[in-house]
Amino acid sequence: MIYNIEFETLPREALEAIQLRRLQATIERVYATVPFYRKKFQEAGVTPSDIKTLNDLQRLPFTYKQDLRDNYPFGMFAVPMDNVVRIHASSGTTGKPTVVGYTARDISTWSELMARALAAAGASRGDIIHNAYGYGLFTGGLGVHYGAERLGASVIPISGGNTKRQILIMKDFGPTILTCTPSYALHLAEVAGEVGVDFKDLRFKAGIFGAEPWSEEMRQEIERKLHLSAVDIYGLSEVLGPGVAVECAEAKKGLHIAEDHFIAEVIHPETGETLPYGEKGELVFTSITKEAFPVIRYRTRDISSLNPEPCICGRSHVRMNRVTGRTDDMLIIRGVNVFPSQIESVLMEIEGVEPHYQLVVDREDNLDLLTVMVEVGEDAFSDEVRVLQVLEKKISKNIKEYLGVSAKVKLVEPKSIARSEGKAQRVIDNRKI
Ligand code: DLL
Repeated sequence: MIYNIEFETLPREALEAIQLRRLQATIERVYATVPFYRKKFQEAGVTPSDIKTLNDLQRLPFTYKQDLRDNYPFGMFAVPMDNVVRIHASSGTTGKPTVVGYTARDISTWSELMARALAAAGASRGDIIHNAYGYGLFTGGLGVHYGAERLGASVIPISGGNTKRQILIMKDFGPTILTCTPSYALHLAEVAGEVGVDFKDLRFKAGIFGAEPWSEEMRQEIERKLHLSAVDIYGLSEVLGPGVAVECAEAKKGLHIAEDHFIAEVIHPETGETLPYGEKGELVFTSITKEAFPVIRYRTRDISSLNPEPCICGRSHVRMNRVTGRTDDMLIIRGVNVFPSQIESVLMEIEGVEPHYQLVVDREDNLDLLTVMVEVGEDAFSDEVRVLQVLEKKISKNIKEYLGVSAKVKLVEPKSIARSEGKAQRVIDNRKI
């Protein structure tokens, strides 16, 4: 279902007219209210009146995560604190968190975009949403929560963790929509099995999974194990939270970007040059309606490409292809670029292998060593050592063949790789470089 038929199906020309008007207003506002942006624009020799067309956006400088850190915590806010009604933060693995703020209108916009996202996955009033994204500074929990309420659905604010209790609630409350990270979805299926509950007997019809990269093969695995239709949702705190882009249940082929609120570009991560539709590069977003925390040409480090083809669902907004990794999670193993998602695709093609894996990188005698730890199912694990060795060799051979990198494969016992309630940790890099 399309939640906002008028805005989600706007013809290109009308959409671009709205984008331009909103962009100009945003640029004027940040120039007047955020010293960081005024200084950056002045250094680049651009004033708000230079933004006459959408292409002029390319004249503006990029904004980096480091800029947000340098202005920690509230230095990039474009409204007085009196008008900020919510604060979130993204943890990040190093350094200070990134802090973001919302006005009442920002929360309303976000709720609308999340209502659109839930509807795109197949939810409507009358659905019960089991929301296992974490509540707190992380944007997942509250983002979905407000969207569910806006849609008029019933939301169970279960948050992450306490997995056995989640299964009990699923059995008793009969939720129809599941929202959590894809890795936690698989964990839920696993724990359900342990306590004798089959997802087949639950009432779920769709799941909305995101906050971390996952492959097409992983989607199939989730759909098979959880007996629901799985769609991908993308977002990041700096730009909004979840709801920046979402797949439609009809096509499940790329995520529609909420283009009436954000302008997306794909750029070459090194040269900064804007790339044409279809080419892979780094996603860059400019918010055009946010009040408290507007971002101009924000470098996400996420790798994707844009697809302007019309979609069978009728939405006119451009689609981004699934994020295959981040410019900073690319591993360089003896000179070969490898993304965890590529290894995932290879693993998921092999029978007997479970969707739980971790990549460990070490350096010995100046040589990079990649070890792929992957779980096997109970059945395979009880096989003879020889059978396991054959499986290890096969995985190793496929990785070499598809990715051109040598990896040591270590099959590990079922359930021995740490499960996460939120984002899974796929890489342990022990190299001190
Ligand atoms: O993860 C917001 C979110 C919550 C999105 C719930 C979807 C669902 P952050 O914690 O700021 O915000 O992390 C943002 O997570 O830059 C991507 O690298 C990654 N990411 C988010 N969604 C996807 C996705 C939330 N669907 C960072 N596929 C982003 C791949 C994703 N990566």
